[in-house]
Amino acid sequence: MVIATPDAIRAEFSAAMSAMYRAEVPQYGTLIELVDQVNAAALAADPRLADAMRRSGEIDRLAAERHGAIRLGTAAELALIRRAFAVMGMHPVGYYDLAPAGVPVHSTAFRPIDEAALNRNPFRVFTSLLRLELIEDARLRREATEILSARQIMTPGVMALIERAEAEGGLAVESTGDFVAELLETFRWHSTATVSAQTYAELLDAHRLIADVISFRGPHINHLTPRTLDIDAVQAAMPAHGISPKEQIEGPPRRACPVLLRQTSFKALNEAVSFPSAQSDSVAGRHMARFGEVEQRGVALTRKGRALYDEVLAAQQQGEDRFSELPDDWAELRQRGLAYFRFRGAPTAPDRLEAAIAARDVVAEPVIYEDFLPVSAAGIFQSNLGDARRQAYVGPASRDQFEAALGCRLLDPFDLYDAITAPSIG
Ligand code: OOG
Ligand code: NI
Repeated sequence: MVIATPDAIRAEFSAAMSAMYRAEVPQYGTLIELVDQVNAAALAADPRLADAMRRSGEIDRLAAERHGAIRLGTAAELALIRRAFAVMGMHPVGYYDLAPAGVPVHSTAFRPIDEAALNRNPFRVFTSLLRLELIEDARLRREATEILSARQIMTPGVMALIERAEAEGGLAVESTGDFVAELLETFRWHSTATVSAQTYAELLDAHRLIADVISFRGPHINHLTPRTLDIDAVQAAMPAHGISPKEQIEGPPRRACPVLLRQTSFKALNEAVSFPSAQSDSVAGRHMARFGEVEQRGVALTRKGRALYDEVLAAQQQGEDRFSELPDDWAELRQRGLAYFRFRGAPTAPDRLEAAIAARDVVAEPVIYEDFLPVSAAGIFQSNLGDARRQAYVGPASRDQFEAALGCRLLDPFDLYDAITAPSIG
């Protein structure tokens, strides 16, 4: 039996998800076309960028690059999803607590973790788990728990393949087609709700997100996100392509040296759904959840750089513009230890690195940020839930509880960037 590489399965799955979502949400297809045009223009206008991306291997992944997002209802669902994603080399990295921003979930990102895997296909899924304990109404909480405990988000076929892959140290090459097709079912959109119109209305009243998670058969993919090299150009061009963007781009302002992540999205579709009813065949209604997003990725910041970013971001939220404190210069970001770089060239002792770079014996390449930002994620959630309320949930983050549900520890993104950059220092 020949075992498939997790990278190959992930690439196949990512392409299948993209095709499914394009068929389900035509505006997403339009967005992909726009992003392809903008990226081609950005590469043509900046040969140095094109060169650097060719050297780092990033150029190969750019056109296929996507992330998606799902929202889960229970600990058991999260544990199952972890096992399914593990087959494709996607592991849970980072903890995002969105409760302070008024979204009753906590999240992680399942993603490939080493450089070769990221370059082969960087597909990631931002995965949120509903925090039912944050629903105030005890009766509604109980009802939600009951509804969720009755649903099964994976087909028996994919369950069997996951178990076999776990027992045999990977998935057989001849099973990858079935695995991808069956797993796709978990993320498919269903326009028929599983709850009555009355229950839906109550859930909606508690929080739009709660209604989205609980009222349907499974965790439909709620957006997919291509990567662009010029998010401002995409944002500006969206209306001319018949797409209505959210008001503002999330993340750091535009810079000569992009850092972390900037994101924008188009507003969620208002879709026809039907609710089962004891009295009649079904009741017609509408639901808003699915949208499209774009992202522009920049250099990953070190612990020190990230602390500075978080500080200036907090100041920004108080109306103080301090983003200029984060230097917009590759050499300064590097020399002050604020961002991650990998070094190509002759092996060089760390204390000689700057001299070697100056002499062009060594080239320093920015390491791309592969993760997410909690404040931006909350902004994306809010704009697509169409919910003006932004009241923070009080209560501590519960990373331990999330890990217990997951059944393993979350990986620390900084450790992964350390591992990517360590071998290259020579
Ligand atoms: C997830 C929103 C967050 C991102 O890219 O930060 C997100 C969701 O709406 O479920 O996708
Ligand atoms: Ni997203």
